[in-house]
Amino acid sequence: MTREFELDDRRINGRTMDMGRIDETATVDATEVWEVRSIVPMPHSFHVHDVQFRVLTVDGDPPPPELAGPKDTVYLEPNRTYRLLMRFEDYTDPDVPYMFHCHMLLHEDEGMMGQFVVVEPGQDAGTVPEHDGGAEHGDHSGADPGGSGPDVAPGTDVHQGQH
Ligand SMILES: [Cu+2]
Repeated sequence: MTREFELDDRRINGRTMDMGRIDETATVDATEVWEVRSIVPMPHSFHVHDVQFRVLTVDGDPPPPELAGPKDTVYLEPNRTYRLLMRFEDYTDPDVPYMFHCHMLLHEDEGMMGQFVVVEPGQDAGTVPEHDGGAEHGDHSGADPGGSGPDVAPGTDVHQGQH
């Protein structure tokens, strides 16, 4: 599977970060080649969570020695194509994504980031859980002792296992 990632000023493939959006779906144990290219004359890097990768080629040539080892981030010279070899070997979850992003702090802060999930063969990407803790806490309060919640012995921690 080959995927292309084009970076401009602050976007990857024309998009900025959306925590509710899954941009890519990788299958566990499948070999992936990510082709990454910055199309603007400014410094960017490309950082991938979950795995280390190898640089296969830079503009079709073998990488220089400093890019020959395992990486989790690669600096992108403008207008050059980096082919990155990676394999996601574990921790599948269709709903909980990993991130890829430019590793320059200003750029990632401004949304230069996307998300991918690793799934089992044949599985589709799911839905990212909402990161809104407030609603969940509201639900818990309804089950507090004295309410209509389940009957529990005094001293039982009804929240056990949920932390
Ligand atoms: Cu950048």
